[in-house]
Order: sequence, then C-alpha cells, then structure tokens
Amino acid sequence: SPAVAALGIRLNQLGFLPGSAKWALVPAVAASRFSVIDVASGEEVYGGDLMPAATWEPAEESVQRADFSQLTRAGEYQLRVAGVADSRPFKIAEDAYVALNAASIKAFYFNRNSAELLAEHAGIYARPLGHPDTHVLVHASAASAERPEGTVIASPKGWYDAGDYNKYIVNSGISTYSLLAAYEHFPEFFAGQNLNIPESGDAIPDLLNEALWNLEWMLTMQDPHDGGVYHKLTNERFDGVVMPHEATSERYVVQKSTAAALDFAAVMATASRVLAKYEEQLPGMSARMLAAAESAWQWAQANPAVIYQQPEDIKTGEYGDRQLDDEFFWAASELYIATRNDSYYAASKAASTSATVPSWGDVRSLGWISLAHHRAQLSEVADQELIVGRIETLAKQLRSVWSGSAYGVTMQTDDFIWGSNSVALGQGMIFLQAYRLNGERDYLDAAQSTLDYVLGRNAVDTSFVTGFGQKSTLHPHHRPSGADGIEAPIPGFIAGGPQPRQQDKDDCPEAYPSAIPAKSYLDHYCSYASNEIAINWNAPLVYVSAALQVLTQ
Ligand code: G3I
Ligand code: 9MR
Repeated sequence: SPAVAALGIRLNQLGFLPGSAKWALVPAVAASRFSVIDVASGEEVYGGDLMPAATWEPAEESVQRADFSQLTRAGEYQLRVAGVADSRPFKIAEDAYVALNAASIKAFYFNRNSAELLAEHAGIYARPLGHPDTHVLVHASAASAERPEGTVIASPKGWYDAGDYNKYIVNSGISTYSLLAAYEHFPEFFAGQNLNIPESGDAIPDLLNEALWNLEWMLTMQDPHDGGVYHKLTNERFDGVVMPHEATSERYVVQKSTAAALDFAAVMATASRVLAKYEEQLPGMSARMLAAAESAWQWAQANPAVIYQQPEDIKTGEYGDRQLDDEFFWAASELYIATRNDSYYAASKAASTSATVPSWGDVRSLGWISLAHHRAQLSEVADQELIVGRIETLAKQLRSVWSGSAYGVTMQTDDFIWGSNSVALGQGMIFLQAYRLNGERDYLDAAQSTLDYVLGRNAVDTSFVTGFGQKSTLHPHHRPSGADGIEAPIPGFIAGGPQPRQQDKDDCPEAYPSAIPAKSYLDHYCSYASNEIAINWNAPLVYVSAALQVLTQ
C-alpha cells in the first residue's frame, strides 16, 4: 500500500550512546545489505547484512532490520540502503540522552500550577501565574461534617495533569513516584543536574525540587480530619484553548476515593524516605509525609472500596479505577519499606500479587520495583526470591515478545491504548529493573528499544518527544502549547501516541492518516486521544532516559 511504501529508514532520531544496541528499520526492499556513512567525510564506516524481512503486526508492515551495534565511535552518521533514501543523520555520543532527560523533567516545570514562569527559566515560554488555587471549594461529593459543601480550602502548587488544567491524585501518584524512583536509583546522575528552575542552586537536586512542587500540593489534598484524600481538584468542565491565567472558573475538590488515598499513601511513604536526608533543608517534612501516608492508609482500611463516581456537574477526567488490589499492594509495600513495620508486608499480600507493566490504573509493579531496590535492607518477613522472581518473570515474558518482533520492540497490538507511548516506556522500566537485578545484557538492549521506539523507530516515523528529533510531534493537545502563539511546542513532552479507537474523531477537522493500531496517530491539536501530553507519560521517559544514560557501558 502507498502508506507502507512511503516509510523510509527509521531509527532513534536522537541517536545512541557508544555502548547502546543500535538498530534501524528498513522497508522490505530488494537490497540485503546496509552501510553506515560518516556525514562529515562521506565515507562508509560500517556495513552489514540486513536481517530477513518479517512483519510487525501492529503496523501491518514488513521490515528488515539493520544492526550496527558494533559501531561505537562518536560521530554523526547516516544509514544507506540501495533503493531507499538515506536515513536522517543521527549521532553517537557520550551524552546522547543528557539533554533529553533534562527536558523531560523541565516539562514538569512548564506544567506547574500556581506559578509564574519567568523568562530567565522559561525563555520564550514565560507566562503569568495561573490557578493560585488558594480559594478551592469543597464539592458536594466531598462534603463532611467538618468540611461542609462550599468550605474554602487552599490547595496550591502541583502540576497540571496533562493538556488540561486540572489536578488528579491518581495519575499524580505514579508520576511523582517514577521521578522519586529515578532519583533513588541514580542519585549521582541527578546530583549534578541543573534544570534552570527557580530552585536551582539550592542544596536539593533539581529533580527532587520539581517533585516537591507536586508533593506539596498532594499534601493539601488530604482532609486532616479523617486522613481521606480527594480524588481530584478541577473545574466543572474542560477549558477552551487558553493560557493558564485566562482559565479562571471555580475550582473544586471532588470526592474522596480509595484509589486516591492509597496512591497518596504510597507516594508519601516513598517521599518520606527519599527526602529524609534533606532534614536540614526541609525540617519536619519527611516525618510529616510519613504520618500523612499512614493516616491515608488507615482511611483506606476503613473505606476499602470507595470507587470514584463522577458527579453529574463535573465533566473532566475520571481516572476511575475499580480494581484496587494493586493500589493496596503498592501502598503497603512502600509503607513497609519506609517504616520497617512487618505488618505492612503482611497487608501487602505479596505472595498473591503478580507483576504487570505499570500504568496509572495498575500500580502493582511500583511496589515490586521499590521492594527489589531495597531488598538487601528488608526484614526477614520479606521473601527475597519472590520479589526478584516477580520482576524477572514479567521481564522474561516481555523479552520474548521483543526478541520475536520484526521491529525489535515489545509493543503488541493490544498495547495500543490511549497513552500507548507510556506502555512502551513502562515496559522499558521493567526491563531496566531486571537488568539492575541480574545484569543480563538483553534487558538493557530491550530497554534501549523502548526509547528507540518513542524517538522514531516506529510506524509513523516520528519522535514523539516535542523538540527532540528532526521529525517530532509539533501540535500536542496541550493548552499552553496551543494558546501561547508560539509555533514550536513547549519542549520535553511526550505525546500519548498511536491507538486505533480515535475517540476524538468528532472533534477533529481532519482524519487520522490510518486506523492501523501503530499508525493511528494524528499530530494535530484536536487529537486528545493520540496527541495529548500527560505527567504520567513523561515520568517513565524521565526514568528510562536517565537509566540508559547511566547504565549503558
Ligand atoms: O481497560 C480497558 C482495556 O481492557 C481495553 O483493552 C482497552 C482498549 O482500548 O481499553 C481500556 O480502557 C481504557 C482506559 O483508558 C485504560 O487504558 C479506555 O478505553 C480509555 O478510554 C481510557 O483512556 C483514558 C482517558 O483519560 C479517557 O478516560 C486514559 O487512560 C487516561 O490517560 C486519560 O487521561 C486524561 C484525563 O482523563 C484528563 N486529562 C488528560 C488525560 C490524558 O489524556
Ligand atoms: O482537553 C480534554 C483532554 O484533556 C481530555 O483528555 C479529553 C478526554 O477526556 O477531553 C478533552 O476535552 C475535550 C472534550 O472531552 C470534548 N470536547 C472537546 C474537548 C477538547 O477540546
């Protein structure tokens, strides 16, 4: 078909570390060899046989892959195959993912609620303060004796969840955790990072400074009278395409939910241990977070099945989750690690909990990730073999998908859901845990493939990270990027990615180019179902880009 013929050579548009596995996709043309050309000299510096053509089902495309992993010399190159245009130029560099990682974190700064972004930090994306959130009303669905409907509370800071201006505890949970885990696993890498955010230069690493912006908001979402946590802070309906300061409708905290309480408990327990060493800079913060975590946990014990029910008058995102075993497991695991209280391990029901690719609605593996990282320090009740085994079992399954895939990726047709790029990077996080546990090189290479996939080795020849790659996402569903009058989108955000359901079809003036799962992507502002950004999609990009930069030898 013409769509397939139009696709040329595709690879990670940003390039590779010298030690990275390096693959490119080549259309199924007659040629059987490839060469790598040094851009400066025009000379061939590497050559090899293409792998036999095979079909990748999610794209319904036949490709033959080029493997040039053995080329390790820093430089700028292009891939050449007879019968196809040369690839885009790409680099091999020692710092290949340093700027990407910094931008993926700075994106959170660009999404700060209650903040004026100054030109000295935000450059051309400077903007006035939006959403002070010092006058937030308790919605009828959240009313209690101590806080009746209409009670005014202050709930400032936090990040806008996505392309919209609301704040939701559930996806804040996995997002904030993933940043904290990145720091906990690779502290030296982040210690030296300067993001040029307002807090830069203080004694706290910028990644933690950024996480604190959201943690401080999350703390305000807990009702001090009972430990329960509001599900979200929102206006009644989604705003138009306006800047934050122009979106001034009334804000509400809406209904407490069990998912919110448990995600909050897990994140606060994690933060209490990560921030403990900054007692001097943040006096009392670690203890306060641990107490907040425990009271949210207790609320969830007393209210174990409060599912979020969207009230009639509220039309914004739901993050409705009816399956809460994974939230209980995650919260109990983090509380166990933070308190060393064995009763939390028992409450986690570890033996009957599996591992899955993490997402906002399924957080169980966040617990496994933390348990595995801390395994050497756990008390005797924790089953070390079980912990390592859960991660390895899942990683092994994913690895077999990866090694059997024509594209050399782990994504399968069913993975093309709303936010599919975060599925790819969630798989990457699992591979990286397996690699950290057992050092088997395949796991690092499989993780590399997940980053390659979102940076261009995919079926739409696109780097999904704004500002990174020669052909990258230009029109994300992100209100500030849509409303600021600046052509280039705010950099460092990853788009949700292809998925075939196209729930935004009726809101889009143009059709998607394809309905094939891996090709169902529309780079248009209208496309909230394939081209929105979200903090819980950026967070695994932060983790994976840092981990590959640190671990690849
Ligand atoms: O669970 C089913 C699964 O069994 C099935 O195979 C799959 C097929 O598509 O659907 C799954 O449910 C999907 C669910 O996400 C979980 O992945 C729904 O179809 C899908 O509509 C739903 O999308 C969510 C979307 O909101 C609409 O509710 C996204 O996960 C979620 O990331 C997104 O979040 C929005 C907020 O509501 C509002 N703010 C922006 C944010 C990002 O777009
Ligand atoms: O902008 C909204 C986006 O953040 C959500 O993810 C999406 C799905 O809930 O909804 C978007 O808002 C759209 C609304 O649902 C329907 N009318 C058009 C809105 C986008 O401009």
